[in-house]
Amino acid sequence: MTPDHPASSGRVKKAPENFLSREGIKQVWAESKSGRRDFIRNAFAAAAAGAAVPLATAQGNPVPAEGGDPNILNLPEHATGLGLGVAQDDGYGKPSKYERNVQRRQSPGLTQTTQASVSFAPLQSLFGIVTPSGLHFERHHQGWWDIDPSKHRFMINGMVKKPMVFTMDEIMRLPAVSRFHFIECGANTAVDWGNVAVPTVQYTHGMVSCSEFTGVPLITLLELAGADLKNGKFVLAEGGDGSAMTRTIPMSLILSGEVLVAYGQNGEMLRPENGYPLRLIVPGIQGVSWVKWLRRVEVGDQPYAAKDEAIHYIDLMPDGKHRQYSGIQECKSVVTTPSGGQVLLDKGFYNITGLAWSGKGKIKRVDVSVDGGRNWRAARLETPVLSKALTRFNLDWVWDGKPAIIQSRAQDDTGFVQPTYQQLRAVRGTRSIYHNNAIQSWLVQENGEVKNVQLS
Ligand SMILES: Nc1nc2c(c(=O)[nH]1)N[C@H]1C(S)=C(S)[C@@H](COP(=O)(O)O)O[C@H]1N2
Ligand SMILES: [Mo]
Repeated sequence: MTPDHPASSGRVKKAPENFLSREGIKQVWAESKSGRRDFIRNAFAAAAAGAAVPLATAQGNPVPAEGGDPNILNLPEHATGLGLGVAQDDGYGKPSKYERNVQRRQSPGLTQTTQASVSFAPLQSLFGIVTPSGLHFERHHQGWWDIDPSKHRFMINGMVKKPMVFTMDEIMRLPAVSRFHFIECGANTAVDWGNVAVPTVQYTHGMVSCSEFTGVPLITLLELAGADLKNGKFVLAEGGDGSAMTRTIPMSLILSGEVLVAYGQNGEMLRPENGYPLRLIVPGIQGVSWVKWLRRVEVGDQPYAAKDEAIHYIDLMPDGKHRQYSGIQECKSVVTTPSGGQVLLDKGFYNITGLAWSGKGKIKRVDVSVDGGRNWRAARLETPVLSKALTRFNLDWVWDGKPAIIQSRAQDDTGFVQPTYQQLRAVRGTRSIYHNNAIQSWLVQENGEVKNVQLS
């Protein structure tokens, strides 16, 4: 960091729903130059109207005290009047009304074909590593349900001494663990395979989220049922919805103790759309294996070849064949600010920030380039750096006002380095859908607008 840069001009408080409305940008741009009076208010109004919100808000270009910024000189009502009583409307707190813009959203490109079955997390608006439960991405193959936990049952059968059926109460009496893990849909960043530059990081990478999950290791439950852990090499996990989303989970993962039968998410019960009251947590493995509304696991001695592992969520290779089912989400990262659809109003200091993750373990380092990959600088990894969880990285940057291409490249503790699009396509071809972990490029244009681009 240059010690003498003007106090941060680039902090982004507001991250937008980012469809560029030129009118909105022009308006906030003009106002930022002509005086800052209603600048923030108008920026927010522009955001509500669907325009991009500029990166430099009130923190930009501080007005000298004598200049008389009314927002600091006048005592507003909230400093003199009586505030509200405890938030008692429905007994559950909500974000500020000024944060309404921060929403999970459906991709306009996908909605028509998938019947609103995917919503994307607003990564551009999040801090740290935890995804607030109300902003967790959603993927439903057959819609979601709010299941009565008193009626929900969980069965273990197959190669077990004693098939068992558990109530939620019984599961919640068992020894519990809480762990932070990311979940990423295998189809995250899928559209970018075809070089379709979807506009924002919400839509390029928003099918990843990270929570603290609480539950019982599946191995504990299998042992209670007397599962044959020697010959039982796989389990089949089955959900309680109508999607027939059964998945094969290798016993080796379960023996490690990492696979959880979870009821908790970020300190409270799972949200209905995320599988309430019970879901499977399979750290490092693509989202489709994290069976929601979990109702049964069956122990078997071979893979089940269920429909969603035989025809979906597997990789089409350049020779036209499908690669055998592979579930690990490999090392990946993305810069979330500055990112597509955001606008840098001025040159000067910016905090480049983003997320990195690996289904194989911990993130070891993240390098960031602002010149399209010619030069790289090591970003700061913020603590905690946890295995199979999102890791936050930050890097100081002073923008000189010239076009810049911002990228991040993560490396995990197995030594695996996130590939470029060229490297990925050399192995996987151009017609793939799933498991795109290529380096993302954001082009900062001279006028400050940030765009999704792919470098050839
Ligand atoms: N029962 C059931 N489990 C399911 C699904 C589903 O449709 N039904 N979708 C899967 C897919 S493809 C993904 S990516 C994750 C999404 O989890 P989330 O909605 O909590 O983000 O759940 C998985 N588990
Ligand atoms: Mo998925």
